[in-house]
Amino acid sequence: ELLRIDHVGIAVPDLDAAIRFYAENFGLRCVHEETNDEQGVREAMLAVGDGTGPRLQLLAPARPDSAIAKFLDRSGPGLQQLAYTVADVEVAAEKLRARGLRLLYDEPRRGTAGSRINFVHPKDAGGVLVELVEPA
Ligand code: V0V
Repeated sequence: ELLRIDHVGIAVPDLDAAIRFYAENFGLRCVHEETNDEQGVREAMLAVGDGTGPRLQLLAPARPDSAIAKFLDRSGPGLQQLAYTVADVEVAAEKLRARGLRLLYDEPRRGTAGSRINFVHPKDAGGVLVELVEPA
C-alpha cells in the first residue's frame, strides 16, 4: 500500500533561514514553496541530489496555535514527520483504521501542491507522526 517515502518533514522556526542553511551546507535545492492556511504552515520542498528520491520538507509556523508552533514549543526544531506516498489516501487510511490505528482526520485534507493527506497519530505509530500522501 505504501509506494515509497514521499518526504521527511523538519520543523524550523524561520523558513527562509532554513532554506539558506540547507542550500549552503548541503546543496539542497528549493523546488516548491507554499503557505497552507488550513495547516497553519509555511513550507518548502527541497530536492536531494538528482531530485528523483524523497524530498526534505521544511515546515515553519504561520500562526502561534498551529501544529508546528506547538511542536517547536515542546520539542524545538527537528524531525517532525515521515510521509509515505500512497495511490489512494482514503483506501490506505481505511486499512489502517481497520487495524485499530487512529487517523487524525475523518476525511483527507489538502497537502502540498494539491495532494490529499491524512496522518496516523504518533502514539499509534511508535512515536512517529506518519503522513499518507496521495499526490495530485
Ligand atoms: C506530538 N507528539 C509527537 C509529535 N507531535 N510525537 C512524534 N512526532 C510528532 N510530530 C507527541 C507529544 O510529544 C505527546 O507525547 C503526544 O504526541 C501528544 O499528543 P496530542 O496531545 O494528541 O497531540 P498534540 O496537540 O501534541 O498534537 C500532535 C498532533 C498534531 C500529531 C495530533 O501535531 C497534528 O495534528 N499533526 C498533524 C498536522 C501537522 O502536523 N501539520 C503540519 C504539517 P507525550 O508527551 O504525551 O508522550 S502540514 C503538512 O505536512 C503538509 C501540508 C504536507 O505534507 O503536505
